[in-house]
Amino acid sequence: MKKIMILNGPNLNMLGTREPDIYGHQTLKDIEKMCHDKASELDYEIIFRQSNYEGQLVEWIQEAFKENYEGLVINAAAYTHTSVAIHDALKLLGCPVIEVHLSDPKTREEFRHFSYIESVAAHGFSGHGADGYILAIKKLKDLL
Ligand code: CA2
Repeated sequence: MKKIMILNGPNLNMLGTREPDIYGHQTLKDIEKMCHDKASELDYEIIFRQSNYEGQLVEWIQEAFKENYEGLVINAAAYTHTSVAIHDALKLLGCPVIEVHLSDPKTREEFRHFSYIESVAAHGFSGHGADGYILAIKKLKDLL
């Protein structure tokens, strides 16, 4: 079965607790369940993780490389706009990377307009809320 890693960056563990106007009412657990449901429809195995630590995200990306994952979906949250380390780790991967954001950072504050992920991603989905994760899984299905 094809393995896909879905990574979530800092503060996404707090989803559903505040700023629902920007990020929606769903919790990360709800999103994880949606992803598992879609993946089992498509016969994919999903590994879904969240960390508030940049180095942990880098280690998981390296794991995806070492263990030959077929695709990686990442919402790097605030690290999207700051992390050369995550950019470099993603560059290592031979498999397609899909960038996801619940909101559309490019229509928000200026400091969210640049993404270190964009140039290493095969595709991105922003502003679709939790559905962006499903669109990303479907996109991987098309690409693989
Ligand atoms: O829109 C997205 O998915 C973001 O990646 C979310 C990040 C933000 O820094 C990016 O610019 C865009 C922030 C995640 C924080 O999530 C929270 C959700 C609810 C309550 C508190 C934080």
